[in-house]
Amino acid sequence: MEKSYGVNRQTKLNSKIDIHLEELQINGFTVLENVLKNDELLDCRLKLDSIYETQKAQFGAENLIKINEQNLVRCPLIYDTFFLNIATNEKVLEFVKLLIGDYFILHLQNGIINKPSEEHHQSSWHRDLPYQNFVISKPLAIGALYCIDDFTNESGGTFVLPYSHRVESIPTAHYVEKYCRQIVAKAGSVILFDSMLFHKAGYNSSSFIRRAINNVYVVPILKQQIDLPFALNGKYSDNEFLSKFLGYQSKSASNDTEWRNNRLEKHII
Ligand SMILES: O=C(O)CCC(=O)C(=O)O
Ligand SMILES: [Fe+2]
Repeated sequence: MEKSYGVNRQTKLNSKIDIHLEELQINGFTVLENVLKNDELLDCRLKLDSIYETQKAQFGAENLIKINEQNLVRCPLIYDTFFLNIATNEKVLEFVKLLIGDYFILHLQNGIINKPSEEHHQSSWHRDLPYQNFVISKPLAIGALYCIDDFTNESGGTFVLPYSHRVESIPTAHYVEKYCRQIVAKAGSVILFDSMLFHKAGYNSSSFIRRAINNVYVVPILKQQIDLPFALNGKYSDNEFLSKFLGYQSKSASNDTEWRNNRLEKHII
């Protein structure tokens, strides 16, 4: 126990996991190191850049600019299983389970390509559950932001506002400026955070591209950003875990009969 007085209760830490959980619950974020290996990172950079080029060609560079989507890769796991493996990393899911319970689904997956000397749309303060001005005693959603390149002060490491997941709306600019913190982390680390935490990408003044992949896990009563069962067209649905995780089992029924048939099949009473 730290030296203290007038204190008769202190949370005990039983494991390394507890250290991260405590940080996440109080500060709203924690950093896990060495989640991805160097060869995975090399692969990941190439794949992310290539899927971005595909999406840009499909949607049009001008249109991406119009909707503030430059250098953002939407849901790369639809294109390549490699990114599904990232979203289902065991180390990360262990925390998600402890934080939001056994039943969670993937709400979104985005790749962020933070290029040198370019303002990125994600570099504005936001919550990953947008427009929500409330607090809740337990998290509904957890984000796992994978650092694919080194996060440094120069490369635009993510800024966070500690404890802000517990505050109903964004504090004053003065407060934010004074108490925000920039996360410095090695490529391969994961920033795990309560999705209600205010955060933003930093400005990249370095000479290298700073990539990241954000995965948001939510309780299954929240809808997905992209209808994954539809986008994946049945892919992975025969795997018990993935069918739950990708939302096949929590999607809305088309009508009353389908809803009842679902229950009948599962023998839910
Ligand atoms: O790239 C970052 O540092 C932050 C990304 C982010 O906030 C997001 O994808 O929601
Ligand atoms: Fe975000």
